[in-house]
Amino acid sequence: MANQGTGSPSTISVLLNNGDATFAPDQEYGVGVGPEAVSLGDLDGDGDLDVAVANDADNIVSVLLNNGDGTLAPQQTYAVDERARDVAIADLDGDGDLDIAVAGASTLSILLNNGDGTFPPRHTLDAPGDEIALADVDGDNDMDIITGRSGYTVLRNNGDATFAPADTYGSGSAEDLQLADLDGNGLPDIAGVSGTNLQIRLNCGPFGATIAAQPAAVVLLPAGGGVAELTVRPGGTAPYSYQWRR
Ligand SMILES: [Ca+2]
Ligand SMILES: [Ca+2]
Ligand SMILES: [Ca+2]
Ligand SMILES: [Ca+2]
Repeated sequence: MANQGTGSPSTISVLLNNGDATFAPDQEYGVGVGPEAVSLGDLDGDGDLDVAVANDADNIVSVLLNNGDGTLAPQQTYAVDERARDVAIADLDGDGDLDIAVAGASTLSILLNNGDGTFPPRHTLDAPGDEIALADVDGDNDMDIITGRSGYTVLRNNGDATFAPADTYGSGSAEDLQLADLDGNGLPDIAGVSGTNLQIRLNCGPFGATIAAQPAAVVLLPAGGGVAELTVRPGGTAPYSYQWRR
């Protein structure tokens, strides 16, 4: 929990569960100035959840590694864009460790994990945002970035934490952002708040049909012939078309 405010030092609070849905008194940890959002993930790969914090007022993200018992080590800080508003954690470059993406006032910052919960200087993308969430929106098995500010901006991952040109949907304010498959088609949809309205944007597969798994080589028939049966299950938006080649 981020203890918002622009005083220095600012803190986050951790309330450990007693195991019966009651919570021990909060433990406070120093972070940057004006913490706005926290995200959890095992950043150093030791099996426990660590904490990343977006600090709005001093342009840093704080990383607090878990000591293994729910207490946190002192923060390590990394420079990000001015006015860090939100933070999300996922493996963006596909190397198996969790990376950090931070929504900022003028650019989006990406910190790629060295593998041990430390991070080299950020990469930036021209995609300002107040909200950020990560999910595989196009079904190609890498994590894409969705930001919210004036509408929702989708940045599709090329697989190596570089991104295709942004697609933006809508232009209204986007004050919160959650991704989940609301219509059961296997693709994450967007739920957000704009003013007093709840906004839902269903992901109808605008990126075309996808093949989720494609074996490199398959022997369908033994020598001498016979009959083989193939089944296609397309994603994307109907109507579908396909071709067989031999
Ligand atoms: Ca950890
Ligand atoms: Ca990674
Ligand atoms: Ca993807
Ligand atoms: Ca969906």
